Amino acid sequence: RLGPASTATHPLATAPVGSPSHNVDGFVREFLHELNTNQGVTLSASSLNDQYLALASTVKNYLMARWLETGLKTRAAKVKTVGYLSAEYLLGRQLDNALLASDLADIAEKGLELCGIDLADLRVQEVEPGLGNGGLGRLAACFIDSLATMDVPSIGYGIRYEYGIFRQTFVDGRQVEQPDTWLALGAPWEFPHPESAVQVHFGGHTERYADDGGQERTRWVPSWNVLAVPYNYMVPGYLNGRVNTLRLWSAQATKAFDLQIFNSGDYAQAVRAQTFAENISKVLYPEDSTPQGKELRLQQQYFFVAASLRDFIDHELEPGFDLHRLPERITFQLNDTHPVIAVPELMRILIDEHGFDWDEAWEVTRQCFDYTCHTLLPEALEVWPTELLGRLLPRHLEIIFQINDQFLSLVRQTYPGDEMLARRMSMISEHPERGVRMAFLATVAASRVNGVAELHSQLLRDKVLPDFSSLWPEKFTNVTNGVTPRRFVRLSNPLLSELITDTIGAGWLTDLERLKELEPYADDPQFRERFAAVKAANKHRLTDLLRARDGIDLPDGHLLDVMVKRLHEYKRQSLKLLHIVSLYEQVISGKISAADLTPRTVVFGAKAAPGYRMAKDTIHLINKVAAKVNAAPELEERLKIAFPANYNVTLAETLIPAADLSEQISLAGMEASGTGNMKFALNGALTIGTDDGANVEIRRLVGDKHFFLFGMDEPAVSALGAKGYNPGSCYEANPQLKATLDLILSGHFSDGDRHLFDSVVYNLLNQDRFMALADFQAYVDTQAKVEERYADQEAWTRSTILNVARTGYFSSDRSMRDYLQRIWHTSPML
Ligand code: NBY
Repeated sequence: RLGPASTATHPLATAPVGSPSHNVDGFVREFLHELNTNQGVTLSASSLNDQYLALASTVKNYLMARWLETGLKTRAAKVKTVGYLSAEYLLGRQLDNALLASDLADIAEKGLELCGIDLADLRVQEVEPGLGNGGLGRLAACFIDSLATMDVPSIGYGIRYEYGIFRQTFVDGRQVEQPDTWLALGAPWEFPHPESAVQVHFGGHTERYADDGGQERTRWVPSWNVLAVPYNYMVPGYLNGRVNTLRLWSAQATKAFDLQIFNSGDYAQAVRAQTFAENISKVLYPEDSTPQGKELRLQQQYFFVAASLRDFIDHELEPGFDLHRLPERITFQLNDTHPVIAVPELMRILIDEHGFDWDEAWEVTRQCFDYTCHTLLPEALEVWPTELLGRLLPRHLEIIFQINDQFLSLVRQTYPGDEMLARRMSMISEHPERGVRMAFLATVAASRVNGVAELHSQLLRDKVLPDFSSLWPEKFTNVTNGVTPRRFVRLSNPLLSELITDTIGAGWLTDLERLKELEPYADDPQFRERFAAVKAANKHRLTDLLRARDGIDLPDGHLLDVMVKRLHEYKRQSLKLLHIVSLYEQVISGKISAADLTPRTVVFGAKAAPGYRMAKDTIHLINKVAAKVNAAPELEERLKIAFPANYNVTLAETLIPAADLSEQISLAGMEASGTGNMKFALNGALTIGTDDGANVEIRRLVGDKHFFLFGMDEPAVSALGAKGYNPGSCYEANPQLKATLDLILSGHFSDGDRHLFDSVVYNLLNQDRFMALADFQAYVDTQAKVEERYADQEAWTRSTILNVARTGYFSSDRSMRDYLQRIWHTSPML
């Protein structure tokens, strides 16, 4: 690492130089300067991409002084920093957020106009960094936005994947994945710092040796290493002058590694070695919910965590800092189990590199970590085979064994004679192979363990980690998720934002509970009219986008029914599909007439993990049903399905504000929280949902009358599971359900092929692990209630206004306040 290289005495040398002038002239000057000096073109010769890149640089220049000042101020204050460790950040486009945070949106628009450029044309140039799979990655992005906006010193640490989440296309209705080349046209928001790269080691063995004092010690003798190069991103707070940092690591081959092989004359092998190293940050694993036990994935996890700890200790702390006091200066939040290898890494650093004894090191380590769990599915809990861990990180495996030994002695002391319990709680599982249960390691090491919604936290205590919660009840807590209102209200719904500010004044964007002040206006016909007009305009905006983006034509005047989230059986896209097919079947068989249908367009957005067969088959089935339904004259254009490919943050920003109905229909007890559910409610959609995840809290806040609840609750699901669930009997007992499934089985949607969708249908009929058939009738009945309410547009709009007014709680600012109080025990820097 190279230290500061300057001993300058000039007064300007130690402080950031000023920003460009905050007015249209200053902006134009800076923009043209960037176009000339960075892109090397004149305005008249510049491409749209040149202009976009120059615009991004211009905005960065405005934020730069604040970024540098934030660093200086935070370091000088020596306060505690939040280190958010997350393998995923699903950031979405950066431009608009940076313009908003720096109060440049109007200035940029006017300045560009003077240059003959439409800002809207530059916005669409940006390819969003899709460095995450779904909710977990997007949550991390919302949290760092809120931390910056609340003036909390924090660093986000993660991986700069060269390829983010795949680009989804449909070929004959089937999902086909394309690589996400988000870096291809330039990455103007990042600041690479190759000079600050750190080494990350792997492999080899451990050995004992005697140190100078004759003390027996252990050291790790690794066999290979890679360089971790930091790429810094600005995380600007909203109009508050703070700009935090997101530090994403990119893997590079080390020189030494290359040279050795190169000198031996094997050029091809040297290049292979480089490729091998650089593979580590090459691609985001597109699996959500279930982990993939892949060596490269474990390499990714250790890679970013080791680089991050090294970076914080060596670079963020002042030289000579006494690491016994580390917990005063950092609290690392483990975003699920993916970064949990940080626990033995910190132990190794303290013991092997800094001479701590075990107990001292454990005391410090314990205080430095907290763990957030994001799931309830047993198969989603990561277990790393000890064979693999020991081969890749032999010292870490030793440390894990020792942590486990000490922990199990505590268990045996606390519950003498209960050997079964000790075995249940062991971090080492023995079947199907020996492996490390990363969630147990995280739970033992963390000061606090939290779930992401009230119900989830309760089930985490009672069902996933019951032994641990009896041992340490005070360790467990809840923080209900939230979403950033800057991106998901202000930027994605400017018309609603304007209406809100018009009605209750400014300030709500950083104090979202103030939306409550809208409540009385739900009874004001004039306000309702304006509110409904916003929704209508947002629908038109979506119609324009889908026409241009996907060639999809949305009909006018339909109830817009939206289900967007990763495709997973537990989320039950298949239940939504059964509802659609049921309506269609009733019309084509003459049981009802098309005129009985409420005109409705169902929008799906969902990516399936490339290796998840059932999910991909479900996508295929949705597309096949869509083709048939959309073309059916019998329906008289009253039922349509739109499934735009490649749902991502950018599409969400236009889709969510247009929605009337939000589908949150997971089997109760399966969705940890959901965050899409919050975004829809905040943008004036009504929810049809089960009693699951944060739906529980949404319903409590908006009121039963303004939320369409259906289906079994978690105790009922448990009871049915215990009693023995037989989906076949639901099919036999319900003629409409039978007709619906039979229509699919008849080959009606598959050009007469009676077996194309066997996997999906027979899974529902024979297994139906997520009990879609059991909830079918309740779902269909509740959809009828939705239609009833929708028929009364006054009542509907009233309910949607109350949803907006009552869901300010779901701001991620509130989530961050809860983490600060319950978990991190630190406060904003004022
Ligand atoms: O985290 C989601 C939950 O399903 C959702 O209910 C919750 O609101 C959200 C934020 O707390 N979980 C999620 O998105 N998980 C993943 O994306 C994921 C990614 C990778 C792996 C596991 C889960 N993995 O094993 O590698």
